[in-house]
Amino acid sequence: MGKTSLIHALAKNSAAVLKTQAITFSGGAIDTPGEYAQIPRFYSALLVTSLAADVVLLLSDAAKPAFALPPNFAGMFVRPVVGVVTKIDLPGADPAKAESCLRQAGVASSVFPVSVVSGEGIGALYQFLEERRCDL
Ligand SMILES: Nc1nc2c(ncn2[C@@H]2O[C@H](COP(=O)(O)OP(=O)(O)OP(=O)(O)O)[C@@H](O)[C@H]2O)c(=O)[nH]1
Ligand SMILES: [Mg+2]
Repeated sequence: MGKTSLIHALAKNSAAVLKTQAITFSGGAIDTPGEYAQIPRFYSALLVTSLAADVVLLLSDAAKPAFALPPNFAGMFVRPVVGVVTKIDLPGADPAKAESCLRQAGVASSVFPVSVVSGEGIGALYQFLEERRCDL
């Protein structure tokens, strides 16, 4: 999906990206294992952890857009939820479908298309988070 890669890109962190095995506080960001959004038993952990955040970013992979989340998943969070479409650099990427997956999951406000490979969209998302005084 690209969560850890995105956190590294926003924080200008060049460390290697490994599979996230637990909820991790990484600088000002909170990173989560992808499984936590796929297995409903883990939703409560996401909800509790989100209370420590100013903004929740919900990602959708443009290279593999899938309606993987239940309708209005985003509505569970008390914090504002913003959409991010990742990997828009990949051949065959379908950012419009990835955005519609996010909309179906209840993302009502901004959706940022990004690529950590080309850097496209990272600046706009960085600025958005900075304006909301989010730590990175
Ligand atoms: N081409 C391309 N590849 C990307 C991009 N973002 C992430 N990737 C690749 O996608 C793979 C998964 O990225 P991660 O950042 O580990 O994804 P994650 O959502 O943190 O995954 P989990 O920790 O397993 O939940 C890695 O091989 C990344 O290099 C992107 O914008 N473009
Ligand atoms: Mg990760």
